[in-house]
Amino acid sequence: MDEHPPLTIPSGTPAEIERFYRSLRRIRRVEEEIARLYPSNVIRSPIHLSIGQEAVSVGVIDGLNPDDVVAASYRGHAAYLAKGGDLKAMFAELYGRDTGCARGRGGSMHLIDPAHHLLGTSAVVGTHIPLAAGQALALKREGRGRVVVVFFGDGATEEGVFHETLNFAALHRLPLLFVCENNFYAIHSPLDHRWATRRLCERVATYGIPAHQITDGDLLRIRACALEAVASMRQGSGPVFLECHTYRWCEHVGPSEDFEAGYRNRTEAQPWQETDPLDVMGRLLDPLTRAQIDQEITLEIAEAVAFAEASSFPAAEELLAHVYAP
Ligand SMILES: Cc1ncc(C[n+]2csc(CCOP(=O)(O)OP(=O)(O)O)c2C)c(N)n1
Ligand SMILES: [Mg+2]
Repeated sequence: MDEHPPLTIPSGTPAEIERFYRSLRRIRRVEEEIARLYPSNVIRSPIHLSIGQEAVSVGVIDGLNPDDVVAASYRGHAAYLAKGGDLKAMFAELYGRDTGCARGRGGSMHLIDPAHHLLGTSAVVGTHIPLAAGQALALKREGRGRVVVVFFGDGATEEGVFHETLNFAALHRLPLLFVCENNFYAIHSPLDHRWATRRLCERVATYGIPAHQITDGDLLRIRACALEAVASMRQGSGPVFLECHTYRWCEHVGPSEDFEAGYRNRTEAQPWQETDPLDVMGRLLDPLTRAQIDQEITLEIAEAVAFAEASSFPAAEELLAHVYAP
């Protein structure tokens, strides 16, 4: 893995710092609650936590309008929540309940919220990338300057469909922001076992797409870069690519750590944990404000879990609904 660059001091306004802290903290606490509940088996779906990676979703999505569209992968809790996805419907989905955002049929890997312009997330690596391009084509034809952001991992860039979509998006100048969350691993396989060179941005640039790399996980830098990209896409510039280095703190799938699994070690995580944007933002807030935000989030999560627990499972006779055409 690359050396983690030195910490940069964020320079957001007080209102921005508070907004970012709230969003980062909310996502972190939601996922910590999912991890806490998981061993009790109330959540049966596989879970891919974004703990450590939240700043990418929060930074990019902060630069969007509410009616812009977001597409994400199975590691999609952060994007779903940052875009305004309904928390009660998310917990109910994880619990497999009929009130879930996919009526309890999809679980963690299939979050969706059309009201907040979140395309459904997908468990099959890379498959949401061309769907995002289709959406971007529709928005371009609509002509109202709306844009699409698609989040995916470093592993997804090895899929053929990623390259097909880059080409198509560049050719048709689609308003599509590609955001690669490069956490250096696809499950347990490190980048150096998978890529002959790390020059991902150069590879993308050959399609005719401006490509930028952010290596330090700085939320404000990510946001500034996304804002600029989105502004140019609204003017018809065509797609932009953003590679954000980041680090996954938990195991690939599941609620625990895996630093003893043999494919990575805790030393490599340390610089990322020491510069955790959540802590950085939290330290910039006054303790009273922080405590109030924390309390509001705790209450909101408790209400969402209670909502999920009080909801019914889908009726047995609906088992095949939405599977076969009537
Ligand atoms: C087409 C396809 N191939 C393989 C898998 C198994 N698989 C699930 S996640 C994953 C790793 C993807 O890594 P990356 O894109 O870097 O995302 P990350 O999990 O690191 O966020 C793989 C290979 C899959 N779900 N779909
Ligand atoms: Mg990865």
